[in-house]
Amino acid sequence: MPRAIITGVTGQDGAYLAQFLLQRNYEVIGLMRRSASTDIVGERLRWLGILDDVRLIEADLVDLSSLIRVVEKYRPDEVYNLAAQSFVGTSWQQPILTGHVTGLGAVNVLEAVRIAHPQTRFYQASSSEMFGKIQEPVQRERTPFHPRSPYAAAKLYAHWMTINYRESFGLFACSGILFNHESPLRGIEFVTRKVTDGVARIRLGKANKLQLGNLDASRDWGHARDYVRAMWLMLQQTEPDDYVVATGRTVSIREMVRVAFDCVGLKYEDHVETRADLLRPAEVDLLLGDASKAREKLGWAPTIVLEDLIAEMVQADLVRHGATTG
Ligand code: NDP
Ligand code: GDR
Repeated sequence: MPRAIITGVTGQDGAYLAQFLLQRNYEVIGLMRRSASTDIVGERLRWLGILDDVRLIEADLVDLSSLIRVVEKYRPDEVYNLAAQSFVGTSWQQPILTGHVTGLGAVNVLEAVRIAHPQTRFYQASSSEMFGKIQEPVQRERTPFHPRSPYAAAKLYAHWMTINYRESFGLFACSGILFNHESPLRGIEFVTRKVTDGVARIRLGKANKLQLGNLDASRDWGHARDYVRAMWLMLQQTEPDDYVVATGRTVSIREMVRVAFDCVGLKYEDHVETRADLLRPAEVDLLLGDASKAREKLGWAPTIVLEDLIAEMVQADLVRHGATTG
């Protein structure tokens, strides 16, 4: 039975990846940081019905010794480093913490693998945010980076360290440059989920307004279920490599908002207010990925389009807010 360790197992991708691996008969070790609310942090795993199937172990990304101990003990076939301070907005308020967790934390995991079990295959959750102020209209593996937030700068460091460990120590280390991916398990602070939650509350009469920031940025949005499959595929190849994972379609925040309100027969113009204090100090205006390499080498392609993704998220939020029918 193959064995995988997932850092960040309590997050969106961690939960879907755990489910994906369990379906393939993996033993899944999920790392979670110490919390005073352990009953709540497993919520996404519970939502997927797999909480009891994942072996949850306490380890923090900033605590190297805890990571070494767990890699030493379980000697995993694969390690997926998904843990991060992942919210771009917060990274301007907590740049140092973001650097510690999102940047150095990845190196701690690489070090734990290198020291305790270098045969392990390693996946790093890199991000399209690294392209930031885009240098090419369509971004691919060789597009130059220009990070625009402390989060993106930390991810870029982790990305290059992953490549370094591959080139210096021969680790089977892959970096997946994933574009935005969403799901009903997306954190509520990210724009898609904030919108689908807002739509559900407005539809059910619990709110009337939804306050947002910049509606003119565009993102290449996919479904997390599709994207965790790409992570796994990267670690099944004969050679480690880096891949862009994206849908190849970019949609403005405004259009995504319109689609979400459409799902419940409302017009976004009647409910959405924009607020200057929700704008970011520096914006990533447009992201659009070219996943040709993943398609050719991994045989990966997205299966879920934005409209279906948003409909699924709205439906889940309606249920969360107590709707009896969609
Ligand atoms: P989430 O924010 O949902 O999950 C982040 C996870 O990291 C949580 O489990 C969180 O734990 C954990 N974590 C945070 N700090 C620490 C720490 N110090 N020690 C251990 N664990 C910690 O992110 P996603 O699931 O959306 O994303 C997964 C990864 O992919 C992240 O690295 C993200 O930056 C990256 N990424 C995401 C994309 C997306 O569109 N979703 C696109 C590209 C990259 P807790 O539950 O306790 O907070
Ligand atoms: P992003 O996701 O920054 O792309 O990072 P987010 O959903 O936070 O923002 C997307 C875009 O929407 C605009 N926006 C708002 N965003 C939020 N959160 N809240 C609002 O009210 C709002 N109004 C407008 C933003 O300005 C931005 O342009 C996500 C994270 O998952 C990262 O971890 C990951 O690396 C990247 O995706 C790829």
